[in-house]
Amino acid sequence: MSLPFSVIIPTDDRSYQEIRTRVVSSILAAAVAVAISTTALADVALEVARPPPPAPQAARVVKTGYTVTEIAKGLDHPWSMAFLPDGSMLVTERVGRLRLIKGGSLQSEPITGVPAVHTGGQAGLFDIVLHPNFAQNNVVYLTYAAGTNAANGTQIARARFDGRTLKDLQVIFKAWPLKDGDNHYGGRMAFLPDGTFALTIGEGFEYREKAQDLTSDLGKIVRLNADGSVPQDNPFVGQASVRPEIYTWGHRNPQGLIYDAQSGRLYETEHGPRGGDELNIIVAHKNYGWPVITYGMDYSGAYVSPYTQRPGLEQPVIYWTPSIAPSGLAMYRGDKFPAWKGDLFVGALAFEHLRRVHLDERGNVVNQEELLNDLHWRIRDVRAAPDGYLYVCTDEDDGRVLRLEPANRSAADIR
Ligand SMILES: [Ca+2]
Repeated sequence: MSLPFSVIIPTDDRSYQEIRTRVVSSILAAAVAVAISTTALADVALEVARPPPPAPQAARVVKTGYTVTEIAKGLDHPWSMAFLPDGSMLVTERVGRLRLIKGGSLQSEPITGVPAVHTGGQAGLFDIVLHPNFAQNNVVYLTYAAGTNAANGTQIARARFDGRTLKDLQVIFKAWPLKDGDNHYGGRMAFLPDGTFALTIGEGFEYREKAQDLTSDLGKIVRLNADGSVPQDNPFVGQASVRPEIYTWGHRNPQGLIYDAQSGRLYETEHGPRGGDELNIIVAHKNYGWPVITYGMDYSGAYVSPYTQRPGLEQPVIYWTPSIAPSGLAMYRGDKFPAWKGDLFVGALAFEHLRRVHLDERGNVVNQEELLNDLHWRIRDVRAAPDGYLYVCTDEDDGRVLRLEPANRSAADIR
């Protein structure tokens, strides 16, 4: 039902580009999706549902209490960071390069052996994640877009990193089916305590109904073993016609994912359309609603769905309207910022800041703060590093890696 005209709309990454869009099919799609989800939910036990989140609150802007140190610049749209046991760090660039920052300086030569990636628009090289036993096995995981403009999708490869190059590269997962266009890949992954990992997969922008279709990986979070095989205790294993890797469904474009060992929670952020960006707590076999329910509107101003809640569909913990465009998510458990312990940090692309979501001990949102908003850089990723500091990378042509340190730190804390 594509309309015979093009409009300029902001994509999830809030870069303006020309994309064909569908306007009138939204409510029809939602109705179809309700029918699909009702079928899929038939065997879900009744549980106490999360209540609807409060209306979005203005965040307090905080400019004191921390200082910012530039670790590297000259990166081409850095997307993700991983911290190695020797204190160095790996950084992905969306264009398809993997870079090493060692001894505090960005090494001029990219790491070799990276898989070929599909680039353009939002496509490219995304996440880098270390195997939990990296210190012993040197295994890293990369997520990326692969294929052609007409047929592409989110993939995962793993390899051994020997300090200079990737070896024994193995593609271990390909999202199915392939899609066209270069939007909404998801692409964040996080290891869980049982040695499996979760991967977010976007719905491809033009395929929103697929988020409710359990025969498709689009708009899902999948759970896999470390070798890419499907864990036998995944929620849909053994059900005919359902992709067994699916862990949760009804997602739009999830680009933030972090497992917090202390609370045992898997947190996720995803881009809404115009408004309705979400923070969710991910639980197996649950339907997070897109596009049946949403707090956002379509870019055209039309309804995506008339519903913000439906029985059996999960509510977000909080949502952001207008959209901050969340990408990158960290749980801070370090000791350099005692006041920030147990809080979530969200990289905001569109709003060009680092968002602190202050949680109480039970995990309830107390309030929110904006950090780094005087820099006017799109924050693509945020990580709580083993050294206790927070690191962010900026989604720019001349992208930076920055370290946040307490403003009142003692000399003994400075390395
Ligand atoms: Ca949702």
